[in-house]
Amino acid sequence: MSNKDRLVTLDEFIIEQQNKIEDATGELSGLLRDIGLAAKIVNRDLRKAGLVDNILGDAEKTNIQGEEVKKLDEFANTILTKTLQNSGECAGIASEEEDEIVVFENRKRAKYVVLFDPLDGSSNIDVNATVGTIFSVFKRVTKLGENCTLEDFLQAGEKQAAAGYVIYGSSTMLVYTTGDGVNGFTLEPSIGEFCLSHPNIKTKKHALTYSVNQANYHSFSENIRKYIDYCMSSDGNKKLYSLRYIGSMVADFHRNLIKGGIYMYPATHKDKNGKLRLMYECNPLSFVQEQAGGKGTDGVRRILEIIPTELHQRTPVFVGSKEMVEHILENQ
Ligand code: P6P
Repeated sequence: MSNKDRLVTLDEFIIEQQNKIEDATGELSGLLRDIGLAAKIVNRDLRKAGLVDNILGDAEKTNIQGEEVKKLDEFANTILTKTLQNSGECAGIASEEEDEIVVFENRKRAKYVVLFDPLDGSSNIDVNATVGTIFSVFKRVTKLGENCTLEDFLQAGEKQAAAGYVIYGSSTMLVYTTGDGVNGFTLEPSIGEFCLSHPNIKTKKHALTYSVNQANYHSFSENIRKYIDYCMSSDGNKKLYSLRYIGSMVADFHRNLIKGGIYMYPATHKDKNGKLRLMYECNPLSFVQEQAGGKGTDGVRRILEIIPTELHQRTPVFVGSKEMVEHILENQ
């Protein structure tokens, strides 16, 4: 097998990337490998969810967002938290499923903190639709040797050390960036390894797919309605755009990353600041999208420049192909 045909595992790739950085200490590499491990465990149990008693359905509780927590949400949250706690490289986590940050008291010297949405789109689980895990990594700003604090988490997205997602779809993929491009890895079940399948992902500047919950149309601002009208228009008898909306941001985002398109969750009457969370959904996906040549905005500002004030704050989000996002910005 020639070198170019050899399977490159996620662990090998991470080490190769680390070797390119002179003063790399291997801590971020170790953290990324641990995230990959957590993803494999979540994937294993997600894939048999329909067969395992008592793991589907609601956990009879709601999270800080006031959303029903699915049992698999809770399970994924526990797996990610425990795996990162066992990692020597993580000082603490923030999660969509945790009201406050979780400080790892035994990891005072760890350099990084991780924020995640353990299972985004989980309302799709019971109908066997695609869901995902989204993660964001920051280097701590507080003194090593002491517990991490909220200050380590509330950093602008442009400070992220790494970000990415796992998509549990027809295959399971892990896609991430550390600021040097975007690479995608597909889980090879026969060896239990994520293998490089989508090197150096770049998103087309323009495409004919838009993702939005069109049922909210009358709740959007006039400019957003105008953009959707444009997408729905046709050139003579030739329809221009296609609407693709799965109800799982990771799934819509991933399709648009690979094929081009735009994902929109604007402010609505119900969600005046948008529905999606800045810290563990919009920041990481905007970082990935920018590294793939696209853009992420709240309609006015670059998502990655927003200075966060709250862990679970929401933001309107328009993320995807560069020219499609710019069309939104030019018409605000
Ligand atoms: P709506 C899932 O709850 C989520 O956070 C995203 O994954 C998804 O794109 C969006 O919300 C769906 O929201 O209001 O259209 O059902």
